[in-house]
Amino acid sequence: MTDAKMKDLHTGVIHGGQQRDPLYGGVSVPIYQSSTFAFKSAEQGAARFAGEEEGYIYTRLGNPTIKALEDNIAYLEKGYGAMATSSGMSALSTLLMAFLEKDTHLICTDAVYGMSRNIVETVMARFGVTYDFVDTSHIENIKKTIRPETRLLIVETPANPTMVLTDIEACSRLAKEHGITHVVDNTFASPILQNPLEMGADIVYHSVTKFINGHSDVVGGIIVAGTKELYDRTKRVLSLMGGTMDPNQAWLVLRGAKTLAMRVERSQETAARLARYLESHPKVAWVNYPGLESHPQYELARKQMFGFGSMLCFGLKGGYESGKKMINALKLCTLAVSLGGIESLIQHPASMTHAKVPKEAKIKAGITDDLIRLSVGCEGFEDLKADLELGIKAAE
Ligand code: LCS
Repeated sequence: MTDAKMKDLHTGVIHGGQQRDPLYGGVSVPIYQSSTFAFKSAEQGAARFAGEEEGYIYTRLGNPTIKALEDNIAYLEKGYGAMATSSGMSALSTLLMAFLEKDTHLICTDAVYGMSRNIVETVMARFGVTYDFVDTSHIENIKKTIRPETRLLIVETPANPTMVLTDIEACSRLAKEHGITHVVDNTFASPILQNPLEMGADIVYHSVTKFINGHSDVVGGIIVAGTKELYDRTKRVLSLMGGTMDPNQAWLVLRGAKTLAMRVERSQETAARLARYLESHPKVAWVNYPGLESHPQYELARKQMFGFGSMLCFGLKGGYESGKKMINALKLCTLAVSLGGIESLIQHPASMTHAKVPKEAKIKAGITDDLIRLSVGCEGFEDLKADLELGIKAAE
Protein backbone atom coordinates (compact mmCIF):
# COMPACT_ATOMS: atom_id res chain seq x y z
CA MET A 1 0.00 0.00 0.00
CA THR A 2 1.51 3.34 -0.96
CA ASP A 3 1.75 6.16 1.56
CA ALA A 4 -0.25 8.44 -0.68
CA LYS A 5 -3.03 5.88 -0.83
CA MET A 6 -2.98 5.33 2.93
CA LYS A 7 -3.00 9.03 3.72
CA ASP A 8 -5.96 9.47 1.47
CA LEU A 9 -7.84 6.46 2.81
CA HIS A 10 -7.15 7.08 6.50
CA THR A 11 -8.74 10.47 5.96
CA GLY A 12 -11.33 9.14 3.53
CA VAL A 13 -12.82 6.55 5.88
CA ILE A 14 -13.47 9.29 8.46
CA HIS A 15 -14.53 12.21 6.28
CA GLY A 16 -15.36 10.79 2.84
CA GLY A 17 -18.80 11.94 1.69
CA GLN A 18 -19.69 13.22 5.18
CA GLN A 19 -21.65 16.37 6.00
CA ARG A 20 -21.94 18.05 9.39
CA ASP A 21 -25.32 17.57 11.14
CA PRO A 22 -27.22 20.68 9.96
CA LEU A 23 -29.44 20.90 13.05
CA TYR A 24 -27.08 20.93 16.05
CA GLY A 25 -23.66 20.30 14.53
CA GLY A 26 -23.37 16.81 16.07
CA VAL A 27 -19.89 15.51 15.23
CA SER A 28 -21.27 11.98 15.02
CA VAL A 29 -24.08 11.55 12.48
CA PRO A 30 -27.42 11.43 14.36
CA ILE A 31 -29.53 8.28 14.15
CA TYR A 32 -32.71 9.29 12.38
CA GLN A 33 -34.80 6.50 13.87
CA SER A 34 -37.88 7.51 11.94
CA SER A 35 -39.80 5.41 9.45
CA THR A 36 -41.39 8.43 7.79
CA PHE A 37 -40.72 12.15 7.21
CA ALA A 38 -43.30 14.96 7.49
CA PHE A 39 -44.13 17.11 4.46
CA LYS A 40 -44.70 20.84 4.95
CA SER A 41 -47.60 20.75 2.51
CA ALA A 42 -49.51 18.53 0.11
CA GLU A 43 -47.59 20.24 -2.69
CA GLN A 44 -44.25 19.32 -1.12
CA GLY A 45 -45.31 15.67 -0.65
CA ALA A 46 -46.38 15.48 -4.29
CA ALA A 47 -43.13 17.14 -5.44
CA ARG A 48 -41.01 14.65 -3.48
CA PHE A 49 -42.88 11.67 -4.89
CA ALA A 50 -42.55 13.14 -8.38
CA GLY A 51 -38.79 13.46 -7.85
CA GLU A 52 -39.00 17.23 -8.38
CA GLU A 53 -37.78 18.10 -4.90
CA GLU A 54 -34.96 16.52 -2.89
CA GLY A 55 -35.82 15.28 0.58
CA TYR A 56 -36.83 12.23 2.50
CA ILE A 57 -40.18 10.44 2.26
CA TYR A 58 -40.04 7.03 3.93
CA THR A 59 -37.06 5.06 5.27
CA ARG A 60 -37.38 2.11 2.85
CA LEU A 61 -36.71 4.69 0.11
CA GLY A 62 -34.04 6.70 1.91
CA ASN A 63 -32.94 8.02 5.31
CA PRO A 64 -30.27 10.58 6.35
CA THR A 65 -28.29 8.14 8.58
CA ILE A 66 -28.30 5.43 5.91
CA LYS A 67 -27.31 8.06 3.33
CA ALA A 68 -24.28 9.06 5.43
CA LEU A 69 -23.02 5.45 5.26
CA GLU A 70 -23.84 5.17 1.55
CA ASP A 71 -21.95 8.37 0.73
CA ASN A 72 -18.94 7.21 2.74
CA ILE A 73 -18.67 3.86 0.94
CA ALA A 74 -19.42 5.40 -2.47
CA TYR A 75 -16.48 7.73 -1.79
CA LEU A 76 -14.16 4.86 -0.83
CA GLU A 77 -15.19 2.76 -3.84
CA LYS A 78 -15.08 5.79 -6.17
CA GLY A 79 -18.60 5.09 -7.39
CA TYR A 80 -21.57 7.18 -8.52
CA GLY A 81 -23.73 6.14 -5.57
CA ALA A 82 -24.27 3.44 -2.96
CA MET A 83 -27.29 1.60 -1.58
CA ALA A 84 -27.08 0.03 1.88
CA THR A 85 -28.95 -3.26 2.33
CA SER A 86 -30.09 -5.41 5.24
CA SER A 87 -27.38 -8.04 4.54
CA GLY A 88 -24.80 -9.00 1.94
CA MET A 89 -27.29 -11.56 0.62
CA SER A 90 -29.86 -8.78 0.28
CA ALA A 91 -27.35 -6.83 -1.85
CA LEU A 92 -26.79 -9.87 -4.05
CA SER A 93 -30.48 -10.78 -4.37
CA THR A 94 -31.31 -7.16 -5.30
CA LEU A 95 -28.71 -7.28 -8.09
CA LEU A 96 -29.96 -10.64 -9.35
CA MET A 97 -33.52 -9.29 -9.50
CA ALA A 98 -32.41 -6.02 -11.11
CA PHE A 99 -30.34 -7.50 -13.92
CA LEU A 100 -31.79 -10.94 -14.68
CA GLU A 101 -35.12 -12.21 -15.96
CA LYS A 102 -36.59 -15.38 -17.46
CA ASP A 103 -34.35 -16.92 -20.14
CA THR A 104 -31.34 -14.77 -19.31
CA HIS A 105 -28.00 -16.23 -18.27
CA LEU A 106 -25.56 -15.53 -15.42
CA ILE A 107 -21.85 -16.40 -15.16
CA CYS A 108 -20.38 -16.48 -11.67
CA THR A 109 -17.08 -17.43 -10.00
CA ASP A 110 -17.32 -21.06 -8.83
CA ALA A 111 -15.59 -20.48 -5.49
CA VAL A 112 -18.06 -17.97 -4.06
CA TYR A 113 -19.61 -17.77 -0.60
CA GLY A 114 -21.77 -20.92 -0.37
CA MET A 115 -25.11 -19.14 -0.07
CA SER A 116 -24.30 -16.82 -3.00
CA ARG A 117 -24.27 -20.01 -5.04
CA ASN A 118 -27.32 -21.50 -3.30
CA ILE A 119 -29.56 -18.50 -4.11
CA VAL A 120 -28.84 -18.88 -7.83
CA GLU A 121 -29.35 -22.65 -7.87
CA THR A 122 -32.44 -22.80 -5.67
CA VAL A 123 -34.21 -19.45 -6.18
CA MET A 124 -33.16 -17.83 -9.48
CA ALA A 125 -33.47 -21.16 -11.30
CA ARG A 126 -37.20 -21.18 -10.37
CA PHE A 127 -37.61 -17.94 -12.30
CA GLY A 128 -36.15 -19.42 -15.49
CA VAL A 129 -32.65 -17.95 -15.11
CA THR A 130 -29.83 -20.15 -16.40
CA TYR A 131 -26.30 -20.01 -15.01
CA ASP A 132 -22.75 -21.30 -15.10
CA PHE A 133 -20.31 -21.32 -12.20
CA VAL A 134 -16.80 -21.27 -13.64
CA ASP A 135 -13.23 -20.82 -12.51
CA THR A 136 -13.03 -17.12 -13.44
CA SER A 137 -9.29 -17.02 -12.67
CA HIS A 138 -8.88 -18.19 -16.29
CA ILE A 139 -10.53 -15.67 -18.60
CA GLU A 140 -10.88 -18.39 -21.28
CA ASN A 141 -13.40 -20.18 -19.05
CA ILE A 142 -15.62 -17.09 -19.09
CA LYS A 143 -15.20 -16.57 -22.85
CA LYS A 144 -16.29 -20.16 -23.52
CA THR A 145 -19.40 -19.77 -21.38
CA ILE A 146 -20.76 -16.48 -22.75
CA ARG A 147 -24.07 -16.83 -24.62
CA PRO A 148 -26.16 -14.22 -26.46
CA GLU A 149 -28.50 -14.16 -23.45
CA THR A 150 -25.73 -13.65 -20.84
CA ARG A 151 -26.57 -10.49 -18.88
CA LEU A 152 -24.50 -10.66 -15.72
CA LEU A 153 -20.94 -11.64 -14.77
CA ILE A 154 -20.37 -11.87 -11.01
CA VAL A 155 -16.81 -12.23 -9.84
CA GLU A 156 -15.67 -12.76 -6.26
CA THR A 157 -12.01 -11.88 -5.79
CA PRO A 158 -10.28 -12.95 -3.59
CA ALA A 159 -12.69 -15.86 -3.57
CA ASN A 160 -14.30 -17.29 -0.46
CA PRO A 161 -12.74 -19.55 0.78
CA THR A 162 -10.01 -20.53 -1.71
CA MET A 163 -8.29 -17.12 -2.01
CA VAL A 164 -8.18 -17.59 -5.80
CA LEU A 165 -8.05 -14.23 -7.64
CA THR A 166 -9.77 -13.08 -10.82
CA ASP A 167 -8.36 -10.40 -13.13
CA ILE A 168 -10.95 -7.62 -12.77
CA GLU A 169 -9.68 -5.51 -15.66
CA ALA A 170 -9.68 -8.43 -18.11
CA CYS A 171 -13.20 -9.43 -17.04
CA SER A 172 -14.46 -5.86 -17.45
CA ARG A 173 -13.06 -5.64 -20.97
CA LEU A 174 -14.69 -8.92 -21.94
CA ALA A 175 -18.01 -7.98 -20.32
CA LYS A 176 -18.06 -4.64 -22.18
CA GLU A 177 -17.43 -6.36 -25.54
CA HIS A 178 -20.53 -8.49 -24.95
CA GLY A 179 -22.80 -5.92 -23.29
CA ILE A 180 -22.73 -7.83 -19.98
CA THR A 181 -23.00 -6.07 -16.62
CA HIS A 182 -19.90 -6.85 -14.57
CA VAL A 183 -20.36 -7.10 -10.80
CA VAL A 184 -17.56 -7.66 -8.26
CA ASP A 185 -18.09 -8.99 -4.74
CA ASN A 186 -15.36 -6.96 -3.01
CA THR A 187 -16.04 -8.27 0.51
CA PHE A 188 -12.67 -10.01 1.05
CA ALA A 189 -10.54 -7.06 -0.10
CA SER A 190 -12.67 -4.18 1.26
CA PRO A 191 -12.51 -0.77 -0.49
CA ILE A 192 -9.13 -0.18 1.17
CA LEU A 193 -7.36 -2.88 -0.84
CA GLN A 194 -9.21 -2.98 -4.14
CA ASN A 195 -11.39 -0.59 -6.15
CA PRO A 196 -13.01 -2.65 -8.94
CA LEU A 197 -14.92 0.31 -10.43
CA GLU A 198 -11.59 1.95 -11.23
CA MET A 199 -10.64 -1.21 -13.13
CA GLY A 200 -13.76 -1.04 -15.29
CA ALA A 201 -16.30 -3.06 -13.28
CA ASP A 202 -19.88 -1.74 -13.38
CA ILE A 203 -21.02 -2.50 -9.85
CA VAL A 204 -19.37 -3.51 -6.56
CA TYR A 205 -21.07 -5.05 -3.57
CA HIS A 206 -20.01 -5.99 -0.06
CA SER A 207 -21.20 -7.93 2.88
CA VAL A 208 -20.51 -5.04 5.29
CA THR A 209 -20.94 -7.63 8.04
CA LYS A 210 -17.25 -8.28 7.42
CA PHE A 211 -14.41 -5.73 7.11
CA ILE A 212 -16.45 -2.54 6.65
CA ASN A 213 -18.30 -2.91 9.95
CA GLY A 214 -15.45 -4.94 11.40
CA HIS A 215 -16.74 -5.76 14.88
CA SER A 216 -18.79 -8.94 14.39
CA ASP A 217 -21.89 -7.21 15.73
CA VAL A 218 -23.92 -6.22 12.64
CA VAL A 219 -25.18 -7.99 9.52
CA GLY A 220 -25.46 -5.72 6.48
CA GLY A 221 -24.60 -5.15 2.86
CA ILE A 222 -23.95 -2.39 0.35
CA ILE A 223 -24.09 -1.99 -3.42
CA VAL A 224 -22.01 0.69 -5.17
CA ALA A 225 -22.96 1.55 -8.76
CA GLY A 226 -20.49 3.08 -11.18
CA THR A 227 -23.04 5.18 -13.09
CA LYS A 228 -26.38 6.96 -12.54
CA GLU A 229 -28.12 4.57 -14.92
CA LEU A 230 -26.96 1.48 -13.00
CA TYR A 231 -27.75 3.21 -9.70
CA ASP A 232 -31.31 4.10 -10.74
CA ARG A 233 -32.02 0.62 -12.07
CA THR A 234 -30.78 -1.04 -8.87
CA LYS A 235 -32.36 1.50 -6.51
CA ARG A 236 -35.81 0.98 -8.06
CA VAL A 237 -35.59 -2.76 -7.40
CA LEU A 238 -34.19 -2.33 -3.87
CA SER A 239 -36.99 0.08 -2.95
CA LEU A 240 -39.59 -2.42 -4.20
CA MET A 241 -38.00 -5.58 -2.78
CA GLY A 242 -37.52 -3.79 0.54
CA GLY A 243 -34.12 -5.14 1.53
CA THR A 244 -33.03 -1.71 2.77
CA MET A 245 -30.76 -1.23 5.78
CA ASP A 246 -32.10 0.12 9.08
CA PRO A 247 -30.85 3.51 10.45
CA ASN A 248 -29.48 1.97 13.66
CA GLN A 249 -27.63 -0.67 11.66
CA ALA A 250 -26.26 2.05 9.33
CA TRP A 251 -24.99 4.12 12.25
CA LEU A 252 -23.09 1.14 13.70
CA VAL A 253 -21.58 0.28 10.31
CA LEU A 254 -20.56 3.91 9.74
CA ARG A 255 -18.88 3.93 13.16
CA GLY A 256 -17.04 0.72 12.30
CA ALA A 257 -16.01 2.05 8.89
CA LYS A 258 -14.13 4.97 10.46
CA THR A 259 -11.38 2.55 11.57
CA LEU A 260 -11.48 0.40 8.41
CA ALA A 261 -8.13 1.56 7.03
CA MET A 262 -6.41 1.15 10.40
CA ARG A 263 -7.87 -2.31 10.98
CA VAL A 264 -7.03 -3.53 7.47
CA GLU A 265 -3.48 -2.20 7.68
CA ARG A 266 -2.91 -3.82 11.06
CA SER A 267 -4.51 -7.20 10.37
CA GLN A 268 -2.93 -7.69 6.95
CA GLU A 269 0.54 -7.15 8.40
CA THR A 270 -0.11 -9.91 10.95
CA ALA A 271 -1.71 -12.15 8.30
CA ALA A 272 1.38 -11.89 6.08
CA ARG A 273 3.60 -12.96 8.98
CA LEU A 274 1.27 -15.81 9.96
CA ALA A 275 1.08 -17.00 6.33
CA ARG A 276 4.88 -17.19 6.18
CA TYR A 277 4.98 -18.97 9.55
CA LEU A 278 2.43 -21.55 8.39
CA GLU A 279 4.13 -22.02 5.02
CA SER A 280 7.41 -22.91 6.70
CA HIS A 281 5.79 -25.25 9.26
CA PRO A 282 6.65 -28.94 8.69
CA LYS A 283 3.09 -30.09 9.57
CA VAL A 284 1.40 -27.70 7.11
CA ALA A 285 0.78 -29.09 3.60
CA TRP A 286 -0.10 -25.84 1.84
CA VAL A 287 -1.06 -22.18 2.41
CA ASN A 288 -3.00 -19.89 0.08
CA TYR A 289 -2.39 -16.19 0.76
CA PRO A 290 -2.10 -13.64 -2.09
CA GLY A 291 0.95 -12.06 -0.46
CA LEU A 292 3.04 -15.25 -0.62
CA GLU A 293 5.22 -15.63 -3.69
CA SER A 294 3.96 -19.23 -3.86
CA HIS A 295 0.41 -17.99 -4.55
CA PRO A 296 -0.23 -18.77 -8.24
CA GLN A 297 -1.55 -15.23 -8.78
CA TYR A 298 0.92 -13.30 -6.66
CA GLU A 299 1.67 -10.97 -9.61
CA LEU A 300 -2.03 -10.31 -10.23
CA ALA A 301 -2.49 -9.52 -6.53
CA ARG A 302 0.33 -6.96 -6.79
CA LYS A 303 -1.26 -5.48 -9.89
CA GLN A 304 -4.87 -5.12 -8.80
CA MET A 305 -4.76 -4.93 -5.00
CA PHE A 306 -3.20 -2.23 -2.81
CA GLY A 307 -2.38 -4.86 -0.18
CA PHE A 308 -2.85 -8.60 0.33
CA GLY A 309 -5.47 -8.56 3.07
CA SER A 310 -5.98 -10.65 6.15
CA MET A 311 -7.76 -13.73 4.82
CA LEU A 312 -5.88 -16.96 4.23
CA CYS A 313 -6.53 -20.68 3.97
CA PHE A 314 -4.35 -23.70 4.54
CA GLY A 315 -4.35 -27.47 4.88
CA LEU A 316 -2.48 -29.65 7.34
CA LYS A 317 -0.51 -32.70 6.22
CA GLY A 318 -2.90 -34.84 8.28
CA GLY A 319 -5.88 -33.60 6.20
CA TYR A 320 -9.39 -32.98 7.54
CA GLU A 321 -8.99 -35.11 10.70
CA SER A 322 -5.93 -33.11 11.77
CA GLY A 323 -7.60 -29.83 10.81
CA LYS A 324 -10.60 -30.69 12.99
CA LYS A 325 -8.36 -31.47 15.98
CA MET A 326 -6.50 -28.23 15.39
CA ILE A 327 -9.52 -25.93 15.29
CA ASN A 328 -10.99 -27.67 18.35
CA ALA A 329 -7.81 -26.99 20.33
CA LEU A 330 -7.41 -23.26 19.62
CA LYS A 331 -7.81 -20.90 22.57
CA LEU A 332 -7.44 -17.44 21.00
CA CYS A 333 -8.85 -17.85 17.47
CA THR A 334 -12.62 -18.26 17.68
CA LEU A 335 -14.21 -21.20 15.89
CA ALA A 336 -16.97 -19.34 14.04
CA VAL A 337 -18.11 -18.44 10.52
CA SER A 338 -17.99 -14.84 9.25
CA LEU A 339 -14.76 -12.87 8.84
CA GLY A 340 -13.23 -9.43 8.76
CA GLY A 341 -13.77 -8.66 12.47
CA ILE A 342 -11.22 -7.39 14.97
CA GLU A 343 -11.04 -10.89 16.47
CA SER A 344 -9.49 -13.78 14.54
CA LEU A 345 -12.05 -16.33 13.33
CA ILE A 346 -11.35 -19.81 12.01
CA GLN A 347 -13.69 -22.28 10.33
CA HIS A 348 -13.96 -25.35 8.10
CA PRO A 349 -15.76 -24.27 4.88
CA ALA A 350 -16.54 -27.76 3.49
CA SER A 351 -18.72 -28.57 6.53
CA MET A 352 -19.79 -25.02 7.45
CA THR A 353 -20.10 -21.97 5.11
CA HIS A 354 -20.07 -24.15 1.97
CA ALA A 355 -21.85 -27.21 3.44
CA LYS A 356 -24.80 -26.89 1.04
CA VAL A 357 -22.66 -26.64 -2.10
CA PRO A 358 -22.89 -30.04 -3.87
CA LYS A 359 -19.80 -32.20 -3.20
CA GLU A 360 -18.75 -32.36 -6.86
CA ALA A 361 -19.03 -28.58 -7.28
CA LYS A 362 -16.98 -28.08 -4.12
CA ILE A 363 -14.16 -30.27 -5.44
CA LYS A 364 -14.26 -28.53 -8.84
CA ALA A 365 -13.99 -25.14 -7.11
CA GLY A 366 -11.05 -26.25 -4.93
CA ILE A 367 -13.02 -26.28 -1.67
CA THR A 368 -11.27 -29.40 -0.41
CA ASP A 369 -12.01 -31.22 2.84
CA ASP A 370 -8.66 -30.26 4.36
CA LEU A 371 -9.16 -26.50 3.74
CA ILE A 372 -9.20 -24.38 6.92
CA ARG A 373 -10.05 -20.68 6.53
CA LEU A 374 -8.52 -18.10 8.85
CA SER A 375 -9.64 -14.49 9.15
CA VAL A 376 -6.81 -12.72 10.93
CA GLY A 377 -7.95 -10.05 13.38
CA CYS A 378 -6.13 -7.25 15.17
CA GLU A 379 -4.59 -9.30 18.00
CA GLY A 380 -0.82 -9.50 18.43
CA PHE A 381 1.22 -11.67 16.06
CA GLU A 382 3.04 -13.60 18.81
CA ASP A 383 -0.21 -14.54 20.56
CA LEU A 384 -1.82 -15.72 17.33
CA LYS A 385 1.28 -17.66 16.30
CA ALA A 386 1.40 -19.38 19.71
CA ASP A 387 -2.29 -20.29 19.36
CA LEU A 388 -1.81 -21.81 15.89
CA GLU A 389 1.24 -23.69 17.18
CA LEU A 390 -0.86 -25.05 20.05
CA GLY A 391 -3.51 -26.21 17.55
CA ILE A 392 -1.02 -27.85 15.20
CA LYS A 393 0.57 -29.72 18.13
CA ALA A 394 -2.85 -30.96 19.27
CA ALA A 395 -3.50 -32.21 15.71
CA GLU A 396 -0.47 -34.52 15.72
N1 LCS B 1 -20.27 -12.27 -0.07
C1 LCS B 1 -19.25 -12.84 0.59
C2 LCS B 1 -17.90 -12.88 -0.06
C3 LCS B 1 -19.44 -13.40 1.85
O1 LCS B 1 -18.39 -13.94 2.47
C4 LCS B 1 -20.74 -13.36 2.43
C5 LCS B 1 -21.01 -13.96 3.76
C6 LCS B 1 -21.79 -12.76 1.72
C7 LCS B 1 -21.52 -12.22 0.47
C8 LCS B 1 -23.17 -12.67 2.28
O2 LCS B 1 -23.21 -11.65 3.23
P1 LCS B 1 -24.17 -11.61 4.52
O3 LCS B 1 -25.56 -11.74 4.04
O4 LCS B 1 -23.78 -12.75 5.40
O5 LCS B 1 -23.88 -10.27 5.12
N2 LCS B 1 -19.99 -14.81 4.21
C9 LCS B 1 -19.95 -15.52 5.31
C10 LCS B 1 -18.89 -16.39 5.64
O6 LCS B 1 -17.92 -16.66 4.96
N3 LCS B 1 -19.13 -16.89 6.84
O7 LCS B 1 -20.35 -16.50 7.34
C11 LCS B 1 -20.96 -15.58 6.39
